[in-house]
Amino acid sequence: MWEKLGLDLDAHDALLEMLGQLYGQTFMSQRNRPKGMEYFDFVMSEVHGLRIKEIVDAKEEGRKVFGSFCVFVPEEIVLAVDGILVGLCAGAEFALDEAENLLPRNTCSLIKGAFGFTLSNVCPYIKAADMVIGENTCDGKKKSYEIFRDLVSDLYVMDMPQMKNEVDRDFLRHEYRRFAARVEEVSGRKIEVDALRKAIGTVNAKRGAMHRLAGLRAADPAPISGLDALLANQVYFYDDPVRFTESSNQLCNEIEERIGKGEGVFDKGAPRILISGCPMAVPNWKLPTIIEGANAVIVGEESCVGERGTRHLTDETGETVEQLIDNIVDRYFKIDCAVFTPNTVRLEHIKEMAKAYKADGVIHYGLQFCAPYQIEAGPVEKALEADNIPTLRIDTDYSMEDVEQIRTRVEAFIERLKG
Ligand code: BJ8
Repeated sequence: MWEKLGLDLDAHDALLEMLGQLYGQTFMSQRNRPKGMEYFDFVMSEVHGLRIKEIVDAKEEGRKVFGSFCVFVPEEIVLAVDGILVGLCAGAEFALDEAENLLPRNTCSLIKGAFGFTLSNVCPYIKAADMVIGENTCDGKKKSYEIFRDLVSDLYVMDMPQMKNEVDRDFLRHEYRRFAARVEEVSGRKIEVDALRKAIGTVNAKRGAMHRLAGLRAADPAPISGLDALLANQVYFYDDPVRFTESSNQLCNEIEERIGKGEGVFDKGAPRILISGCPMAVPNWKLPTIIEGANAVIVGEESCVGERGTRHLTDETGETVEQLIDNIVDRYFKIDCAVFTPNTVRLEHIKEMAKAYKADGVIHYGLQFCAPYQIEAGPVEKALEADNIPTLRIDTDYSMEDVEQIRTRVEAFIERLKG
């Protein structure tokens, strides 16, 4: 299967070995994990195995696969033509030299990661995708897609508004309609109203399960680690949506029982931290590992791999495809990504999350050279501190060189929270 997909077998083996070791050290050493996490361990162990096989089999049955890098790509539209939407590999430093041959060094790790995985032929999802979707969000992505176009077979670029005025909503509507037409063309299927409504229901159910999980993390002692909750949020982008929803709800059932018994994975009263900022794609577990290794618990992620990505549901009422697409536009238009200006809604959401999950402090996570989030970090920190929410800004990349330096800063911050 790997050969058929055109993967570099040696490089892919090296990647899997690295991933396996990192996964073992990061997740399997945690104590008292919910049993329901076994499902997510299984999916991760098969993320470059059975899940790809499933996708390849689906392609043989005529289904189309769409790959994406952003939560602005509406999964509902892809599901409405019985397509599969997958998140593409971008969470690790791989083939960095090759990526830096094409991109300036001062490009964020996420973009360099996507290039590295693609150039070294180790991402089976990119290989399996019939169409890769780019989006004109930040300047880094927008300009790099001009180069990325030559690395993949079919790159479709969705344009994006930058503000949240009525004219910008109209623009997003136009882009989603254009996207829907392209999805119809690639799949050879017309989007029917019932299929689109069902797809909206499927994605709402998936997001609803994540809302449930997020709410349960308000308990003290914390019934699930931040690392495990992040893992569920990461698996969200790879798994079959219906199976994912069932497994997440089962995990939530177990967590509810734990809360009823007062059981947790950290001691009651352990410092509670909200992470806010850039998305953490698999296998970017660096900062959460440091935080939880210092005996503080992460109680929420204000991130696209987290609550920013899953927060709102889509209205399922509507009699026509156009009406349902309008509902989708309304839902996605609320995403408070830092590429928008102004973006004050995000600050309000961080405060709401800190309150709802009883966070003692916020760690703002910025990827180096990510202008939108790094620039927004200053005003966010200032406003949170003014509201008596202690805040620490960490700017980093995917390398491991600064781990000790970050650990020292995180430990000092945790001491501040305890004080
Ligand atoms: S909706 S956060 S997933 S754009 S880290 S590539 S912003 S320079 S990932 Fe994002 Fe969509 Fe927004 Fe979410 Fe650019 Fe920053 Fe890099 Fe980033």
